[in-house]
Formats: sequence, structure tokens, C-alpha cells
Amino acid sequence: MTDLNTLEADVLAQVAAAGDLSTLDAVRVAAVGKTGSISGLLKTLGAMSPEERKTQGAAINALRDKVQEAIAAKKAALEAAELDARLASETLDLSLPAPYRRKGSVHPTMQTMDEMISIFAEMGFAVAEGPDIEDDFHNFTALNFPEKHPAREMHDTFFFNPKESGERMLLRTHTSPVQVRTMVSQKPPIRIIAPGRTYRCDNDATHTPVFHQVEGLVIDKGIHMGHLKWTLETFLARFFETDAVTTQFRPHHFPFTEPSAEMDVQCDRSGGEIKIGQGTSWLEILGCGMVHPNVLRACGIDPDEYQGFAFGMGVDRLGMLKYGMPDLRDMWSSDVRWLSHYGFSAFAAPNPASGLS
Ligand code: 2U9
Repeated sequence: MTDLNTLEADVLAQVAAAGDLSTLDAVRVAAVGKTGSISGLLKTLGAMSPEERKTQGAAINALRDKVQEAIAAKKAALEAAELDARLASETLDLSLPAPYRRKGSVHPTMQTMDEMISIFAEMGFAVAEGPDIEDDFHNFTALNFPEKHPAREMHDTFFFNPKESGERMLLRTHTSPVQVRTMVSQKPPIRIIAPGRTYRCDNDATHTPVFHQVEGLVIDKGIHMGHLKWTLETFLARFFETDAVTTQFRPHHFPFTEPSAEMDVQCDRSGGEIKIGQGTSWLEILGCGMVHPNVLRACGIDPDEYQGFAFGMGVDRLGMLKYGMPDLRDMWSSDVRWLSHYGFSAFAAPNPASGLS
């Protein structure tokens, strides 16, 4: 027992003295690791008489539990202290006057969005806008989403509390409801893009709950996939500032288009960064397709008279590709160092006359 008491006092003293996480971990390994002092004692139980094993076993296990608890508590305290130190050292006093050299800048996502709008405007597309808060009809039903489609679920869509009528409003999950509203209120020919914020219950390394899309829609007589391909290739070559791009359609499924495809663009990945307009690799870049006849009908357009194509692109992702930003989460960190590095001058907004960047 005296041995156990001495060992306990010794290990607990080491835990208390550990000044950082790596020292604490070394104490943990030396005590309760595979070949640690307490683990070693547990191994001696086999050679004891049943009586002795009963008392010694309970005592050694209690010691192990006590030590593990002390280590966990110390770990939490060290982590909290580490976080406090980091927060203290990274404090930014927003009440201080801005340093003379820190100028505001345009966020890369907005710069990318402006570039995309500028290119499509030059190609004859009008910009359409609509509300961020939408109803079920414009976000799902008119777009041919089946009643039980997974995207309608709570875990994919941000819903508001139901109104008295039972109707649940939602944050639009794509900018497609803008095109629905345009088709309902205007007669073809229609040639629009819908840039804007979109929202989905998604948060990981490649998704943020708020993101940005540019979608496009063309409705006219005799529209086909050839028009779609030319439009997208012309856009991509202008956006990535190359003479031409090589693309391929991969069959896909969206409820609102038929046929549907994802478009890949040929690229070079050999030098660590992705270069568009050369190379032998493929990069998925956008989704597209011919507008589904059910969607045309839901918006009051006769599919026997008019056809259309549509496409959708993630602005944040395209910006990351073009400007070499490696991590999506930095886009929302509001870190002034990141903004100084990746931000754009407010006086260099893209337009067809001045060029892109
Ligand atoms: C109407 C009819 C059809 C819009 C389209 C896509 C394909 C698409 C994704 C790209 C990346 C969303 O941001 S993302 O995750 N979008 O793949 N969007 S076709 O189709 C429409 C829109 C409106 C009335």
C-alpha cells in the first residue's frame, strides 16, 4: 500500500507540475501508457493469490482512475490557458483608429462575382435579383423537386417557424427561384443571370452555410445543348483569361434540368497549383442542363414552343480557383492580414471597358 501511496503522490505531483501539453502527455505515457508504472503494476496481478489480487486489484485500478482523472483535468486547464494566451496575443482593438496603411479592400468573392457579371453582361445577359427569404413554391415545387426530395429536409434547408397558415418560409438554397420569378413575370426570349447569396445547413472543409452562386437561364425557340456549351466555354475562357478552354459534359441529375450535366474543364495540376486552359487533367467546374419541361410548365411557358438551358456555378469556389486561395474557411475569417493579401482595390472594379483584373 505504501508503495501505491508513494507512486500516487509522485505521479500526481508530476501531473501538477506539467507546464505544457507535451510534458503532460509524457507523464501520462510513463504512468498509464502500455509500459507505464501503473500499467506495470496491473500486470503483476496474475501472479498473486486470489485474496491478494482482490484487494491489490481494486487499489491499483482506483489509483489508475485517479491518475487518469487528474490528467484529464490538467489537460483541460492547459488547453484553456493556451486558448486564453492565444486570444490575448491575437486581440485586435477595433476601437483604435485604423492604421494609415490599412485600406479597405473588395472581398475576393465579390470581385469574382463582379467579374462573372461583367462577362455575362458583355454576352448579352441581364442581371435578375430576388429575395433571400423564399417560399416553398419558388425554391422547390416550381423547380420539379419531388415532395420527398432530400434537399427539402430540415437538415439541408434553413426553415423559419411556420406562419399561422402553416406555410414555412425558408432561406433560398440556390438562386434558381429568381429565374422562376422571371419566367412567371416575363415573356420569352429570356436571357438572365441570377447572382447572389444562398444558404444551406452545411459546414465543413468545403462547405459554408452561406455561399454565393451565379446561375444563368436562356429561354427561346430552338435552344439546344450546343448553345449551352458555347456560352459556358466562352465564359470560362474569358473568366480564366485564356484563349480557349477544352470542356467535357458528364451526365448528372438535377430535378430542374433534363438532360443534366456537370461540366469539367481541362487543366494542368503538375506544378502543385491548378492551371486552366492547358494540361491533361479534368476539373469539375459547374452544373447545367436543358430546363425540364415541368419547370417551364410550372412557370407558364409552353415547352412545345420554347426550350431553355440553365447553369449554376459556385462563386466562392471559382474565386478560390482563380486566385489560388487554398481554404474556404479563410473567406469568412475576417482576418485583416488575409483581406490585405487577397482583397482587391475598390477602384479596380471589373467592367467590360476596363477588363477583368
Ligand atoms: C430554373 C431552371 C433551371 C440551375 C442549375 C445547376 C445546374 C448546378 C450548382 C453549381 C455549384 C450549385 O453552387 S453549386 O453547388 N448548380 O449545378 N444549377 S442547372 O438550373 C435552373 C435554374 C432555374 C428555372
